[in-house]
Amino acid sequence: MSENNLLSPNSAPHSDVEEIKKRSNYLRGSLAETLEDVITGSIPEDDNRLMKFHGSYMQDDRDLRNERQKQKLEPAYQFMVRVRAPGGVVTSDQWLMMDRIAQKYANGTIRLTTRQSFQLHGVLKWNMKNTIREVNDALLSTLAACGDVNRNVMCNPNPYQSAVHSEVYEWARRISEHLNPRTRAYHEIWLDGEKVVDSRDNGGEQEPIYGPVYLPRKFKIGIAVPPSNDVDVFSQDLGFIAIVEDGRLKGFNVTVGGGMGMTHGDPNTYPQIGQVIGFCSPEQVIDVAEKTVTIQRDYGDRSVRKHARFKYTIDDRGIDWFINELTERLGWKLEEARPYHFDHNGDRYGWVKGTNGKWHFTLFIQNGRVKDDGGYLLMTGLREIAKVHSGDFRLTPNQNLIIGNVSSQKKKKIEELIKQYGLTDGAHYTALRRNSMACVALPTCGLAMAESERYLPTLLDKIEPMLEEAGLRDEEIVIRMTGCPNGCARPMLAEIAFIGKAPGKYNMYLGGGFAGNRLNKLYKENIGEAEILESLKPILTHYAKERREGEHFGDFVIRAGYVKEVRSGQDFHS
Ligand code: SRM
Ligand code: SF4
Repeated sequence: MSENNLLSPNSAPHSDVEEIKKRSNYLRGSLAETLEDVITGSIPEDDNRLMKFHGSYMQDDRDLRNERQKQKLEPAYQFMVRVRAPGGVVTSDQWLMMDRIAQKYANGTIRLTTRQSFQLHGVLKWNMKNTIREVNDALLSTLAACGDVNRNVMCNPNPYQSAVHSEVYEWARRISEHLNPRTRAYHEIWLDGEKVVDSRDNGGEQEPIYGPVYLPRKFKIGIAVPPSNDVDVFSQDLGFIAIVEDGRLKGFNVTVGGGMGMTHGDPNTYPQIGQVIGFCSPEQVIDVAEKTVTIQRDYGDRSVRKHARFKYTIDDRGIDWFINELTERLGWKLEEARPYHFDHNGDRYGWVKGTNGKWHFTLFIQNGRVKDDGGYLLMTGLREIAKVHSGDFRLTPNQNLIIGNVSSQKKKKIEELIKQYGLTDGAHYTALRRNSMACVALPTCGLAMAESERYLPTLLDKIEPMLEEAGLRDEEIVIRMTGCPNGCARPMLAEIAFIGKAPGKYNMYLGGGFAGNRLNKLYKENIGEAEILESLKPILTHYAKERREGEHFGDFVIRAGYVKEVRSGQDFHS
């Protein structure tokens, strides 16, 4: 970044997207008219940019691309719809509504995402309005699920400490609500101006936090409750680490500047790990979130989108600059960070009893895809459970699902349904599979360079015999895959990761921290399945033989010299 850019915020010419936002009249553009156009299933690029703020992306089915091209047909345009639920908490009725909408308008499946949201795929343009309207009828929203705003606020689903969960969840909900865009465009376009249940309507067109051009780029917030770092707090633009003493929430350590996305071959882009900068009380958390967002609004790079994430604002200007700016805007200083300890970032499965006496069942859902698949009636089973369940459902940051707050009386019935539909807590799988995540990728993601969700299970089938042989069946190792280096399954924090380069080819990374506290490092580039298996086998065998007591795989590969330790994202490529 030039010195000139560093001195004054946003002095370079702005990118096209900034112009689109500026012209959009608070996210309206010509979306309303575009949706009425029945000649094509697509929408123009400008409106597509704005559509993201409304929670949707235009896609096309990439499996059908070539065939349709041959037949001189336009691509099979369709929309992905993302539904936000702060902390991933929804009621049974909301679950049933999402199920119904998925059957009626989407491809009959529900995708649980790595940020505790729902995604529907395959919605046609003509069905978009009904889809979004019905999502709102369920008192859920798609607004700000995507776009240059604060996204779904993540929060540890914590089935163990019920009181702490409800407090932390309440803060996640309040941060989310506070940072929601206030534009009426969403209501006008999708809900015909009807007022839905929300407190965003301020009667005007002001965006007091964002202003008329919103943020330079997406912004992400997550709250972790140690010892679990399931939200991967260090990957968040802004993270909060709950400090719980004597079972009570005392406040939060604040982390800033994390992020995953990068571009292959471009060392100016890199994943970064957030830094802990201090501590605030629960009542101060919204102020910290708001002021941090406004700093990024004012200083984030609006000319180069690849360089527009908050991590680059901080790395370019320095952490001390940020802390001073934050202190000035807050009018008070963060306290010194309090001690905390994370020991894992994966989910813990099966039944547990919370401190409120209610039961919670964490279900393993391979890569977050809820569907009926051959004999495995996951979607039907969950529907039947939702019909009788009076507690909640919690989407986990690892794409799994908790059937939460089950009373002792209802537990038996739910257990019967779990058994009847063969729903699984993953106990019969290897610990590696239970700690696996893959992003969506093909056929819907337009940015995918390789398969991910559809391929990782098959790759695991081939790695698992090697684990059995090495005696590592129950060894927890975090493995993640993405179809490109955008990092949607946070692969740069995994102990083993595969990031798509081309069809069937992946870069292989090793050495992430088991608790999501260290980035991994490139081990092999552009390799296919045979080489992946060949590379992994001797390392797993070596680990099984020579690991120290309690040593995690990610730590071992560094000690054994397979990869160098990465301390900061700025060293990721070196
Ligand atoms: Fe993501 C873009 C899916 C979490 C970094 N992400 C996309 C798009 C919308 C592709 C596009 O732009 O056309 C993908 C849609 C695929 C599809 O067909 O559904 C997509 N991202 C996802 C989800 C569904 C992956 C999943 O398997 O669960 C996750 C939805 C989260 C949510 O509910 O809000 C998802 N994306 C993430 C995460 C993880 C996280 O937030 O904890 C990251 C890395 C963290 C970060 O942001 O740094 C992530 N997605 C990206 C990026 C790279 C951003 C960057 O800084 O460079 C893109 C591309 C972009 O923004 O230009 C992207
Ligand atoms: Fe698509 Fe890449 Fe994200 Fe995977 S990581 S969903 S391929 S953008």
